[in-house]
Amino acid sequence: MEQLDVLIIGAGFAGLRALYRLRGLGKRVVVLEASDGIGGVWYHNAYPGARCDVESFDYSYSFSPELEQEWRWSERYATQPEILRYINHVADRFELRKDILLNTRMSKATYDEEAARWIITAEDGRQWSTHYFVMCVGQLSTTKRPNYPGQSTFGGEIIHSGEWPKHKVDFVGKRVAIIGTGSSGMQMTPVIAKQASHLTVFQRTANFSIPAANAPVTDEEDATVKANYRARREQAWNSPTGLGFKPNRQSALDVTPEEREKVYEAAWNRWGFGFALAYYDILLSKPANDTAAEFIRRKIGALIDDPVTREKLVPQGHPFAARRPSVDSGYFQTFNRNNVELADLKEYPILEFTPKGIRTAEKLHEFDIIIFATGFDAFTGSLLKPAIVGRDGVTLKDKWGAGPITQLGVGVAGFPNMLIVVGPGSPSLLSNVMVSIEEQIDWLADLIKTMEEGGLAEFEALPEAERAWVEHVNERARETLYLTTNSYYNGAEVAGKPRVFMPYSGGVRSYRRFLQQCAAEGYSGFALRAAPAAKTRKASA
Ligand code: N01
Repeated sequence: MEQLDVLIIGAGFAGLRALYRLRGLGKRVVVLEASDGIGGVWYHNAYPGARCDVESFDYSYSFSPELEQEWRWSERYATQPEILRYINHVADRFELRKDILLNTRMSKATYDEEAARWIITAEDGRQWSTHYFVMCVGQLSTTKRPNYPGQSTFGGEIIHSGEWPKHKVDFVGKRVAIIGTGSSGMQMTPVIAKQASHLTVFQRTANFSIPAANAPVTDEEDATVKANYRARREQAWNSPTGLGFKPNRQSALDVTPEEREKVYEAAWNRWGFGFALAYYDILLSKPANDTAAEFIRRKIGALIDDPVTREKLVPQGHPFAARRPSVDSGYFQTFNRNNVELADLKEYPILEFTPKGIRTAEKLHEFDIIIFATGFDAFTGSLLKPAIVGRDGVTLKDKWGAGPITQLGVGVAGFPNMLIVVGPGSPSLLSNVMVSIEEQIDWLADLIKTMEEGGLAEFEALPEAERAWVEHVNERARETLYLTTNSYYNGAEVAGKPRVFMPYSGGVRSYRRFLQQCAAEGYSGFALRAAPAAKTRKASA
């Protein structure tokens, strides 16, 4: 069995960054990647129209000034192929591929308490022994597929947005269905509508969306950002969500309606996802949120010609951004096309799939291609897929039966020497995830360095620290509007999933301070041990 210092699971943005950083400590590091390519979600979500909704300059690694200077983003919001090119460029430039094993899915990880090492087993039976085990499996990587009666009888092709096929999907002249109107459904709708003979979008919940205002990056913009990149990064690191601009510190309720209108108009035309920062209290106060939601509803309504379709597409019933809003490029206007139809699943639910298409309570819709843009088992799906067996044979699934419990989102009591990157209990999906990834990986690299320098065997989150952190995560969530609606932030996206608030909503800056404080206090909330606890217990028995 190969002996490693660090074994990382997943070769997406987080896994590659962890490999680069930890290899820099002189450690023997290997990455296992289940797919036949690197890039994680950016490898799999290759649907038409897929692009980032954080600006390219910010949705990129900050660890190498040379990389920052030499990479040239072509658009304000990069497309999936461009992001995948960037990821591959990084892998080549930093010679990462030699330590990545593709087509290698971890099925089991078992902690050997006596040795303070993890035994990792792949689906094909190969095994590795490693001192540290780092999960970089992503928060939106386990797809969620509905299972309608008759689904397997459908005669055309069924595709999930998050498992887009490698072959070219030709929509020309085809009758296409998209089920789901989150970011994926909203991004692909305008693109597919231009090719398909007919497109039906099945909507269960109308979602808020802000126009991307996407544009090519000019040479001048590129030069300006590159000349001031450090300042831009500092801004992102110190912002609530890791975006590269300053949030407004005013309350939406402390200004005149005219002034608010001006601010919202500017945010609508430029800020995309950052609209939620137009005033500091949009996600904290319902009356403040109402002002934003009312503005956005008005704007969306003005884009849609047909009054019945407008009524259905304008989001109602949840505060703006309490569910993840989209950043779109012509989504609502697409419903003004003659070949596009909105099917309201609240009015006419799907009864069954047939060989020809989808039968709703209203009628039979005939299709050649059906796309599930139905999202993911978020945050915990990929962490709980493999059997992770910690101390005393307890699995992570057992431990998280009532919802994820972590110390600072990175460590779990009973699972020594295991680290989680951008998992539950960290800002994760409430942040520009690139900022969160780099922050956590630098922190965990310092932890491993401390362990190695001290000749230590084991670190482990303390149960009382975990309880306090989970309580703090909940406390911060209770200050917000996130808990006022169902979403994947609180486990509502999968039937039977524990209904707890998953990410840390206190912002990336505040989160970083917790990480820094923990390290400064000698990793408070963790036990750092010279010998494995199991051995010490035995010796003193
Ligand atoms: O998934 P979602 P997504 N029958 O969960 C509907 C990131 N992302 O893939 O809301 C019918 O948001 C569901 O309806 P409802 C981003 O963080 C980023 O679109 O549950 N409908 C909803 O409309 C995003 O938030 C980019 O009522 C069903 C939709 O499917 C996250 O990924 C691009 C259904 C799922 O929406 C996930 O986005 C794309 C069913 N059985 C994604 N089940 C960037 O730009 C679910 N739905 C970076």
